[in-house]
Amino acid sequence: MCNNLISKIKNFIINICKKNLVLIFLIAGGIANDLLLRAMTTGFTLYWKPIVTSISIIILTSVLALLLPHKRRNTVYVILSIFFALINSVNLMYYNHYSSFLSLSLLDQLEHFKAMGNDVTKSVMDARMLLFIIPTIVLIVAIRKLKKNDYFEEAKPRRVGLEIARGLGIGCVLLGIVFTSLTTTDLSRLVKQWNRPYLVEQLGIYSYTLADFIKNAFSQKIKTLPEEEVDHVLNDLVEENTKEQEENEFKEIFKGKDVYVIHYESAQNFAMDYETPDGPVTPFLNRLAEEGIFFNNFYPQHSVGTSSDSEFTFNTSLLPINDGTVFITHANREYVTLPKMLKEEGYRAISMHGNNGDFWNRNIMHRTLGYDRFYSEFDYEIDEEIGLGLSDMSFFRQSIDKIKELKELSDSPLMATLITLTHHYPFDDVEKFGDFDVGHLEGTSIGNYLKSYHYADRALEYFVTRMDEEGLLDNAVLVLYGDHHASIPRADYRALLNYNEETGEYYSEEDPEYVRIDKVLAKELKRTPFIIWAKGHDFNMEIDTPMGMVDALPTLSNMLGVSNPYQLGTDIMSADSNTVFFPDGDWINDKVYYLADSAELFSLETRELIEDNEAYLAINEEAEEIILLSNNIIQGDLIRYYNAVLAQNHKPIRYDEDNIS
Ligand code: GP9
Ligand code: MN
Repeated sequence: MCNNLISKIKNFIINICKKNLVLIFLIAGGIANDLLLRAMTTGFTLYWKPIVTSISIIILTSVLALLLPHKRRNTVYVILSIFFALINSVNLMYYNHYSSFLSLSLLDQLEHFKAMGNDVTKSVMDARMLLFIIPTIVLIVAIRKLKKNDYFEEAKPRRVGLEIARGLGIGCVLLGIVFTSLTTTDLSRLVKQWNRPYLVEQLGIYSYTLADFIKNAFSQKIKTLPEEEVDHVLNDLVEENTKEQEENEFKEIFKGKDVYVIHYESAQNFAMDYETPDGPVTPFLNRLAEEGIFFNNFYPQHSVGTSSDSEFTFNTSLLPINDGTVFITHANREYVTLPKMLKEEGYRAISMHGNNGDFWNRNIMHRTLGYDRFYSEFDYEIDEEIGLGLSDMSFFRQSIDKIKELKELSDSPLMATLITLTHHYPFDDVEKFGDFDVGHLEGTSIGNYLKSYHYADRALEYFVTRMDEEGLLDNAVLVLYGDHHASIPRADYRALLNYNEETGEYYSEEDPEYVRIDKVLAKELKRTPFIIWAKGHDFNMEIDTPMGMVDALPTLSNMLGVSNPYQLGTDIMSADSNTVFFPDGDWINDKVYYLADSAELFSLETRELIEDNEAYLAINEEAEEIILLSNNIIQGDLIRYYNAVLAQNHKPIRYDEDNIS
């Protein structure tokens, strides 16, 4: 009886396959491409779920083609095959640059990709993309062969309605099988979609693309949350932030002083310790770090908006959204920011950058952040170009003139943010960086990174020295943060860390001196400098508490005597320990590092995987809560809403839209 049923099912499947050979080729090719993409990005895995979801999605997307006669149906299958190949290729390109997968909400961002010119475009082009077209070629050849063998004559569908119903049924059943096997965490990740590599790894590229499409098609412009929930959430946050702040010796030490913020492009910590035959890479930066307060365990918390995300988080102490770029998609929301808070204290606030002002939508967003004026490309004479545009040296020289002029015009204190540009990927304009011997790294991409960094260091020295000569640092504080890492490949780090000076050769993996770039080290290498320095203050302090970009504002604002009720970070000068949460769900503290992609927890001491990570589940929940809270504040424009509620209750916390000049 049972055997009878099994053989009936077998016959049924064989029969359907025989009748739909072209579709089988389409499905097999789609699965092969999905496997290939995952092998080239998140790593090769043979999970059943992505395979089954791919089968069902390909069946469901192609089911209506059954209405057509064979010839036209085959054309539709070929078009679909090309479409699947394109999905895989575009995602491979995107992953090469952002280590994540493309979302519809990020399409605007591709404009910026283009604006970075040919070098970046070239770097994401990957010859392996050509592999994705193989299934289409196989499909076309198969159709031809089948045609020759009169397959299409024999396999004429007789009952189209039944065939479609059967296709829909099989597709839905397969999808249902996968869905019922998902854990609640999987389901919540599928809805929130901020851990995109996890979704692709677990469910394949097609289901991710479909889920992303559905999310974006139905997402509202401004998300509305139940009022009570909003009040509750914001009450807690504001209460926490406004309750008696822990007093520390740094409170108001810079009150009323000019603030110069250097957004230091692609500066990473590891290079500060690196010695070349020509000496340290960043001697001047090292001097600032030594004399000032150097936060040596600092992580930017950017998402795909890189520079712009860091500008956002530095100024607001909110995390950037993780399914878009806040500078582009949420420039019309209300934020409490450093420039706005300082302006309430009588400051003027400006920002300066030598590139096109539309890049990252800065023209609009710097206004939203509260800067009175954003000086961009058009305000500078492009008299020397390196890499992406105006050289840092010229940018600093011209910016100092502008700052000087402003200071002469008015007595009010000034906040100026200067965003550097030269030390930006691909770091290959080497002949313009000046002579700097990087020894065995000569001619490598990491060698170029060091040369470029050395140039940026000389430009920084020029800025600080000239500002000092002009007397502009006598009553000022200088704040510098590295905006994000520079996507340096592991092989480059290996070359940097495994060179034996004595033998002139690289250590082999068996050598006790060999440094393995494990997942923990790979994360730590992405740290960037955060320095607070003021002329005449010999702080000579190095702070090693883990901190993220969200903690920069609370730490600095306490020193400036202002505070942001909506901040998510902590004043690190008052914290003994801290956990840094990243927009993709990763987090790190002084003991462990959690990787959300693979749900792995590593000990920082032993660098080993911690098998039993139950004890850390609470921190995972905290990570989810903070990410969600930050996203909700931004997407739901909750600061505007809550300020209105407080104003009604006669408790205004208001930071008016500025008077832009
Ligand atoms: C361009 C610059 C680069 O103006 O700030 O942005 P990034 O690529 O580093 O995000
Ligand atoms: Mn940047």
